[in-house]
Amino acid sequence: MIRPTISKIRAMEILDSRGNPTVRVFVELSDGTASCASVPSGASTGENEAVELRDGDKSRYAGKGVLKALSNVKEIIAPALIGMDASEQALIDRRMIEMDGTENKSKLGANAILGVSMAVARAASQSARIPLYQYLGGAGARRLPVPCMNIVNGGQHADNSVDFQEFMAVPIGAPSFREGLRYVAETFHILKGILKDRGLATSVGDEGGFAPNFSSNEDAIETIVQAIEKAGYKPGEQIAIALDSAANSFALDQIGEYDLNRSRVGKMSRSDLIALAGDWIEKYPIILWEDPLEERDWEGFKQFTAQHGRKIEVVGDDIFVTNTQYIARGIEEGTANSALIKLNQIGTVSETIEAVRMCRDAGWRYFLSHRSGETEDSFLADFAVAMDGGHLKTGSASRSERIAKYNRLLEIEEELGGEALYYWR
Ligand code: 2PG
Ligand code: MG
Repeated sequence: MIRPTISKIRAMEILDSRGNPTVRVFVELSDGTASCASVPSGASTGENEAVELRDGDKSRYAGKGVLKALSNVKEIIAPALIGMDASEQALIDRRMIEMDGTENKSKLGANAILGVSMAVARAASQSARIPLYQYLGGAGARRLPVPCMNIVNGGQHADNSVDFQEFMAVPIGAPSFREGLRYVAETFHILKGILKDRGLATSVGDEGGFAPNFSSNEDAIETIVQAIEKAGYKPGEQIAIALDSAANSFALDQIGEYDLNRSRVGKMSRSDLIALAGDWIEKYPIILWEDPLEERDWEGFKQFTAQHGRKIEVVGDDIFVTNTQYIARGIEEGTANSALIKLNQIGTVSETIEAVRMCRDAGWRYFLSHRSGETEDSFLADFAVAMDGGHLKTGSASRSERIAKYNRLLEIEEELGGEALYYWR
């Protein structure tokens, strides 16, 4: 069989869920297959993430245009990839990395590179008539991720009194993805009613979770536990809680010092935060905690993991940025026991798979994730099943850019039928 080659690549500027420009790439193959993919964009980004190339031209989208990235796709990437075997994902990604030549993809832009990388993967899967989750994950890919649904938004994803960025409801005790999604979507609606009764705002933040002015960070957790119970579920047994502090956003210049100013708690040291987490882990059904400390606080992360890592999943996001260089150091030093995995933090499909493999080999968990700026592209849903990670976060039960991923996972589960697997551990 002659394998199809890449015959055409083009890119366009589209808008993400925050109304900011992002990149969509279209790929055509020699057998007529046509496909496309769109790149997401974060707000609470890690210092060492691959670079999202923005024009900086203040006369368009306040400098956030992506025309340079489009031109890099057209002038540099496309001419080099045309004629390549579309199924050679690793080779194609490697070629783009080499053409870029920088540590952080700042020359061509991770947005340009990732758009091509994802669109090529999807085109190749379509051409082979294999669903994307099996094309990337192999014929055995059949485990649906537990949806960690971000039902309260704070930090940089909302304008409210909550310092921690994400409060997620996690349906660990559901029998299937479909049922799990129902558990947490129902909890989301019940939570809305509770907030209304308390006279709190029910408008949503960037990832579709409610973003009211709670009286404290802890009030957010207590209210979620109430909502779980009122929805008829057992906290800790059927639905647990996961948090993302995104602690970069309240870190002071001095490493190890923090300032929880949104909730007016004020200054806290790393040991205060570790102790507070200990209290909460005792009191509430918390099973996962992401970025409890900021990206420079490797020492704090290590202490946090030493104290709480046996009880909960400790996830590094901004500290590892889906980069094997930092994940390897984390494994070596016992910095965490899990890494957040975001395609656009590293910038190619193959390198993202590499990061997952490194976690798996070390006995770490890995947590698949969307970005706060998303599009209707559901690539992540297939990717999560392909990576067999067992859990993902892709926002709340509102906002179509989040729901698109949940709906695609429902489709995958239905397609797999009796073969589908779903479990927390
Ligand atoms: C995070 C992400 C996704 P952002 O911190 O984990 O929820 O947020 O995309 O803004 O970096
Ligand atoms: Mg995070």
